[in-house]
Amino acid sequence: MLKYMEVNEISKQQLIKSLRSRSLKADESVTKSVADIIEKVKNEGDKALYELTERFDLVKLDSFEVTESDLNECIEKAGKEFIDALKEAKENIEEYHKKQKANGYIITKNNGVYLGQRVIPLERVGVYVPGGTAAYPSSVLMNVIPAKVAGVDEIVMVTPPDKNGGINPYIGAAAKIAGVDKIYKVGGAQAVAALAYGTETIIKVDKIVGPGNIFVAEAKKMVFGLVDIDMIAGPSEILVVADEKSNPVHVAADLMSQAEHDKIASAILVTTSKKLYEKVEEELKRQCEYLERKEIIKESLKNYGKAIICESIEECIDISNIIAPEHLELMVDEPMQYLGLVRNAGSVFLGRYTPEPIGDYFGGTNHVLPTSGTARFFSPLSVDSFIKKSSFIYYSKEAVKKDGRKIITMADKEGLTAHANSIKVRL
Ligand code: HSO
Ligand code: ZN
Repeated sequence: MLKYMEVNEISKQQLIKSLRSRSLKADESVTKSVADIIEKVKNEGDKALYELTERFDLVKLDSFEVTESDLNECIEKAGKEFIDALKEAKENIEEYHKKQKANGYIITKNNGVYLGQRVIPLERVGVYVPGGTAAYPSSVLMNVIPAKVAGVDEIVMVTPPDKNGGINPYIGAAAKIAGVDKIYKVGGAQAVAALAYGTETIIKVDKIVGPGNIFVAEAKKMVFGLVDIDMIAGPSEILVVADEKSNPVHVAADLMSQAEHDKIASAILVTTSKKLYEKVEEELKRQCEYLERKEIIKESLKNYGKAIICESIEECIDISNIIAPEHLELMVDEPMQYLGLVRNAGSVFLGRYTPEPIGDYFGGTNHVLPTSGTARFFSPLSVDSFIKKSSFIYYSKEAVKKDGRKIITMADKEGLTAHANSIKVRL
């Protein structure tokens, strides 16, 4: 099921190209209709939202607001076992993200000068949560908790209504547990537009995060600049580095855990053992049959599944660094010995008992990660994603006198005499 390659025969460039060509590009008709939707919401506010919801979600709503009693119903419906798991996951995610809180700083010089940087949380954040089969309560936790930890004042969630005008109870429950302040039943590009421009009901936010379909992704790109956005998520990826001692049952299961996300997800085995690869192939075929999303898995493995045979674990990691996967599993003994060699990966799962889904749901690390090779320069979603920095500086009269000439010289060389003048009048 995986395309077999030996490391000496693969072109590294080819490898990179085949992976990075996966991301969905919106065609012109999508771009055009998203632009129209944004314009409509910007001009007509709530009226446009009601109309578009009727057109795309096939439901006529009286109000977009999800009330406290709706949420209590969600908790009720979701069931105790699920709620308890969510609560424990929340604690783990919170504990991990609290460590990310950055501090400002101040430098005090001895001549009456001080300067520094402050760290300030964003005021309002909008979290998009898709409906349908990609409605993941775990993603609610992963997007909301870092914003909460950062100290964001108000977190607004938007999610499309179902045909009866309700919301997915698991999403509602996760929103309540994560501490979302307001939830609106609106989805698609119209929800992004509402968050970016504000309407009579929905307050304008400073940043929009969360995954969505091609319309949502396109809308986020279009409003970027007016508001900030998170990265645009591409299809999921997993790369497993394994040796001859790795359990093929585990390797196959982990590869398929991400392959099931999408027909264009990518699952790659990089190993020192051809024997292991052969056993993994058998396991993929066997386990696939009892998985609900086997059609998606087969398609994704056929299109983007690969097995690459290397000479050593170090060489496996070299290959992984070229691919820069979203998730990297180091299924070896003493994995910490190798962690330092990993340069490009969104999140690293260490050892033989840390399958990727631990990170998707529960362990504490974030599951919103860079994809399509962008782990070379992007980081996981974190508290940093919800703060901004602002600098400050103070000069005493004596300090301006001391440095004034130098500043005037620099302004003169730029031909900016008004700049020079604001110093001169103080000298
Ligand atoms: N693995 C996905 C996130 C997710 N998995 C949500 C399950 N639920 C990100 O690549
Ligand atoms: Zn996943």
